[in-house]
Amino acid sequence: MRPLMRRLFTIALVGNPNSGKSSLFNALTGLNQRVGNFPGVTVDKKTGQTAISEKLKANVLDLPGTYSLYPKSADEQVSCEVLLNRNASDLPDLIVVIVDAANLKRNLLFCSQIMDLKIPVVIGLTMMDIAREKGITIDTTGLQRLMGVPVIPINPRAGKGINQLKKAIDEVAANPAQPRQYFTELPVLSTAWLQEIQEITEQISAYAAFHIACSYTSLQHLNAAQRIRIGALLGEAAFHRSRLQAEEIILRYRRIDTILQQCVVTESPMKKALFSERVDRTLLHPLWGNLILLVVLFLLFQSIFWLAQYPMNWIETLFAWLGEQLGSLLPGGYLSDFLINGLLAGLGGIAVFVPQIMILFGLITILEDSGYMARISFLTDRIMRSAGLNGRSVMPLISGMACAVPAVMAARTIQNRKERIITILVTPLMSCSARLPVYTMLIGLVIPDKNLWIFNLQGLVLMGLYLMGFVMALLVAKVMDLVIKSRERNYFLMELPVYRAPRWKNVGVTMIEKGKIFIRDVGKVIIILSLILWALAAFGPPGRMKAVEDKYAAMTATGNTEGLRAEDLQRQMATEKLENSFAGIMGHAIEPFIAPIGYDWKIGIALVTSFAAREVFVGTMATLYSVGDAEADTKTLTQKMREAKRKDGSPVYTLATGLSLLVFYAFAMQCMSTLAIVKRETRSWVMPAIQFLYMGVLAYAGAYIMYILFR
Ligand SMILES: Nc1nc2c(ncn2[C@@H]2O[C@H](COP(=O)(O)OP(=O)(O)OP(=O)(O)O)[C@@H](O)[C@H]2O)c(=O)[nH]1
Ligand SMILES: [Mg+2]
Repeated sequence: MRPLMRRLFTIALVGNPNSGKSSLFNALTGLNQRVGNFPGVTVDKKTGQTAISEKLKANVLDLPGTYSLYPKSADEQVSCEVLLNRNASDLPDLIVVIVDAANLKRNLLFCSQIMDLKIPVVIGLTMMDIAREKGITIDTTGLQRLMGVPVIPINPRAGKGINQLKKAIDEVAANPAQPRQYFTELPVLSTAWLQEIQEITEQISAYAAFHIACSYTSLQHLNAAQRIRIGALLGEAAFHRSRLQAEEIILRYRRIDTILQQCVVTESPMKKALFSERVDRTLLHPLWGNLILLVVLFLLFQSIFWLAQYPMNWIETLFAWLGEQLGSLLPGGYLSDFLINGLLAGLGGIAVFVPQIMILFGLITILEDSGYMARISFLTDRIMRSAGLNGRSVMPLISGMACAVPAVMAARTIQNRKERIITILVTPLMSCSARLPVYTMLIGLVIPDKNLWIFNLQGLVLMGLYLMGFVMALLVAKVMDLVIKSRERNYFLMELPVYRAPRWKNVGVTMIEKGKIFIRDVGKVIIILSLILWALAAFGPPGRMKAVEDKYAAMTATGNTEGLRAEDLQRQMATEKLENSFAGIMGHAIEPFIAPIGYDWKIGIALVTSFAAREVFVGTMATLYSVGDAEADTKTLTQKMREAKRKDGSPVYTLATGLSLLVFYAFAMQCMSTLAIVKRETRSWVMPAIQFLYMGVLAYAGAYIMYILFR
């Protein structure tokens, strides 16, 4: 039964992966759904609104790409569910099938299946420019006549043909009569048992019922009673799924072949080597290809440092200046201490890293948009295979360099369940953008800014950390591969997209978007945390704080200052007060646990706060090193940390402590959002728990080894 409250007219965008659905979605709705040049960018459905005509407003559904209506992976499942669930609130009234003109035959196969669901269809023909380049000429009017539905050439990337498409949608919506016959008449469609399945699942098409029969065990929307009945019917009918499916594909291709013969002309395919094919001869070459890959990755990390250097300096200077101004404007006291040393210090500590985050995302977007990302999958398939994964796992791993949350979702495109779980479990070992601020700060603190031949040492260490994460991900995957048993076969099949120039607007929008999200999300946490931290660090058990104050008051009064100057005395008192504050007491409580890996109590507190999110480490440090510091405003955080001393007078941030911390942050699972998404994607608490534990053990052990080695 359709819901009684009639909702907006719903249009679903359906088609093969990487055919331009999300580009069209963005063009129609003005939204900014992620677009990338490789199959499997969209892994979940997304809704937006558009005005088709003056009268017709519509909901538009962007769906994950699918090769056929037989779902093989979790992302395809999402699309099939939308198309086969008659009771869903987002059941489409009309489907725009996006057909990639450069791969017409395969795309039309899927299109013909969709048409047989008997939901009105309009075909949007994309990639006509690429087809032309390949020497393919398509008679679109002929195609429209032979397919029996409107065929509209569009280029959503360039925003062309959108109005014509809207006009066609409007006409079909006004007159939704669909051809009575099926595109392909399958004998099975007239059987009595299939008709019964059609009835109990309320389908308007027997062909849709056939799909339910094929996939009923995995379709989420069916209830238990329906499943049992379907199972019984299929048993009686001696239903032979793969034979019927094979028969279907042969019949469909037979009809599509005759259609293509009539309306497509292809120049001799040997004559024209596509630009992409020529480039791939080098970029996928076993030797050159891998070397170029290394250079590309290397440049990526070096440029994060090179390019971000200048804006980072400006931001740092700006916040130091702001602190100074506020310091001279505000009267002393708790409020101004909180504003300057709590809030401003926390925000400034983190704002510095916005340029790096933006550059990282910008560069990754360029890799994705150009089509090179898909080549990375191809090139690394061998290594991945040795770890028990396959080339498909690379995409989540590489996206993991930006953020583990979308990366874990990207694992939906992996068909093999065991490989998908392993990929999800190891993805957070990839160094994400939240680690970048921590890495940069610590590297700046303990690694000298020197050049090794032509390489910058700090850039090299940064790249080393990313590599370490990747290698560890492979090692853990290998171990899990040996532990988890599975009989599913493992193969890697991926279409390589053609190379395209990155859309610079997309790159720019992504950078600004990610910068904003970073400031907003981290900003919120920092404001709250810095308030709490400042209070914990500024106050303590009254007795103990008073004792410290009295001690120093007495020293000043008696003139017995152990030869210290007044300001040194002041600083010493501030330190002692901090140690006796609530934060100090808490930090000291965890100290026994973290002392073996080289951390003092301030780092301990930062470790605790970074369980909210890793980048909070920096903000916490900034607050802890500023509280009670009279001259906070004039020094940068790095300077203050460099001067930090242990009880015995040795510096806190030695090479050993720095490296130990770097390794800890590289391996530890300090991200609530990732744990939440892993729970959602694996539908169990077991996986996030395993992940949290094994990563914790790795982090502590790794940090310990580093500290011992370099002490
Ligand atoms: N040359 C050309 N490129 C296009 C056209 N339409 C889209 N593109 C590009 O094709 C790539 C894929 O576009 P998307 O919109 O992400 O494709 P999708 O169908 O949503 O892909 P999935 O989400 O992976 O299923 C992007 O690089 C687009 O810029 C077109 O008509 N011509
Ligand atoms: Mg998409």
